[in-house]
Amino acid sequence: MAAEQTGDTTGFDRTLEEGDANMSMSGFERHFVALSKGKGSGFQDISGCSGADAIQDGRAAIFADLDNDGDADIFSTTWTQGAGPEDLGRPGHLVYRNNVGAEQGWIRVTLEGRASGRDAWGAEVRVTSALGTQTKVKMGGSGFVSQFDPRLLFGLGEATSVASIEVKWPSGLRQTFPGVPAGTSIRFIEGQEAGEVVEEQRFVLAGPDTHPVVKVPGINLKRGRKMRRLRMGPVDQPASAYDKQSWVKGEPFVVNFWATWCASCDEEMRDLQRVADAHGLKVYGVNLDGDKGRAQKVARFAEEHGITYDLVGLHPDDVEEVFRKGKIRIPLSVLVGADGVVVDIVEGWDRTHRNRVIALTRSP
Ligand SMILES: [Ca+2]
Ligand SMILES: [Ca+2]
Repeated sequence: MAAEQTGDTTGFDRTLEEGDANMSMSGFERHFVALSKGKGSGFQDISGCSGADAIQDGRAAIFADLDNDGDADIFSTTWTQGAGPEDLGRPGHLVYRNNVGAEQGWIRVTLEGRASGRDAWGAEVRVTSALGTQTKVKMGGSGFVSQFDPRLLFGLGEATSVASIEVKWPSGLRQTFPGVPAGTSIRFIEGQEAGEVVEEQRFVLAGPDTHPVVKVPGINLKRGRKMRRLRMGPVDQPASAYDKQSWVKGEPFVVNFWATWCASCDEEMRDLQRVADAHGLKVYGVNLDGDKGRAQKVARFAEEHGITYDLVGLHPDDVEEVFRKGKIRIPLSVLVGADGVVVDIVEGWDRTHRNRVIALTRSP
């Protein structure tokens, strides 16, 4: 799948640094989908509304009618799904179900060579209908170690039939077959006079599973589960007075666990502040300093680093709600979707993590 560089509205520098976790070898290009506007009329960028504009590092895209319903679906392989640190280097596979234009006509042509070799790679098929003549060449595919659907699918729009189908076999043989109604899948065998209709079973592709439940080592929160409520309160009040708090409803948010003694928390918090400012993201900064002198330390830290989002304290008994055996591992950010479900748990911080937070602000 071709890709294009996106404009980053936050003004962040996306240069990769050596050792960047979850890195992109293509500079965080989003997958690009172009819609043909018809012969000679160019293409339109439909990446965003197609839903196929993933930010993962694409390696191959395969076009195939996976559910046999007469439209091309897309399968793509990526370097990583980027869901968490444990996903580093783990290949991610994405299936894009095509739900557009289900009422439009199509025909499918399967070829079986004889003199040309059974697969008939390189055969040319011309389908003539009210739309004009469409030509497709049977190819093994393109993209890294991948292969397309070997069956040739022709979209017919509102046409209800095709007038004729011509096959030019690699052996040089040319055959012209009579038309068929839209919705027909037909197989031609080289040299045989008539094609045979193929009965195809339709499949239902499983719905998107956007929140697989995933454990993160050392952390008592899980991706795919509701973000649990915690006893929190103002940093200038004793933690013993804190009560369970509700999170913001109907919008995504980030819960960042930090402490004034955490050396790398400041960079993360400045980044979160920028995303909060640029995208209106709700951020909770949950402070893990002890009661003693906390209000002054937090106020000083916030002023020094320009943090204006909510900074709150956590009841010590709730530390174990987040960290296994109460063992604090920070920086830690929990990215929560508008439905209150944890979509990502980010440990440590580097530049690529910002993209995951920015992606959260764009999630439905
Ligand atoms: Ca399909
Ligand atoms: Ca479909």
